[in-house]
Amino acid sequence: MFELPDLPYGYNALEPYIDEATMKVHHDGHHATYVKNLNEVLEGHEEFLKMDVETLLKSLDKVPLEIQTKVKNNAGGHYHHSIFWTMMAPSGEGKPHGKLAETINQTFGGWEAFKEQFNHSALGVFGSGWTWLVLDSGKLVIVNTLNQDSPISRGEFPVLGLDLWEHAYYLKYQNKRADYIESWWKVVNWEEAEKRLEQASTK
Ligand code: MN3
Repeated sequence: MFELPDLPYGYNALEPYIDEATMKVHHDGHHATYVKNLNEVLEGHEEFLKMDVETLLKSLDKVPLEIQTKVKNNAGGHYHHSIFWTMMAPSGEGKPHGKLAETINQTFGGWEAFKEQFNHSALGVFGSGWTWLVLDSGKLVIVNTLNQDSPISRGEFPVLGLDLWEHAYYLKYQNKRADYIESWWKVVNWEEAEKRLEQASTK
């Protein structure tokens, strides 16, 4: 069975950038529903219920066809939100440091250039989806995915991700996605992103 992880901080911890009401409905509503639906659709399929969610997302082709889309959507939703919570922190430092900063600078030609490219990608997501910084064959790349399709399923490892579904920002920012993105940078947990980059290099 899959379980809803607790938030690693209080609902109001990311104020004023991400508001308490949004965090409540996003975690207790949306994320909880992905977990519930995933467990329901996999009822009787013990081999998949026993997997960790990353392995499940890499094994979608082994899931029976009639439940594959539902598993993909809900496993993706569960995995993405689980990592998204940890990719934010109340005292975000605004900029990456250490090895991650170095790699970003080498890959994108500097922090500002990276941020600009990420923002451009995030503003270009049409409908619901995510923008990610992933490690793909040893190289950092910015990619978008639609709905809850996961970079993990195509062999990319997410280092950082931004939820661009309207449920992630509409209560506070309405249609002003650019303002949400700008606020989100203020709560990015760069320590976690750096940890993920290290993890990625060992996979
Ligand atoms: Mn969401």
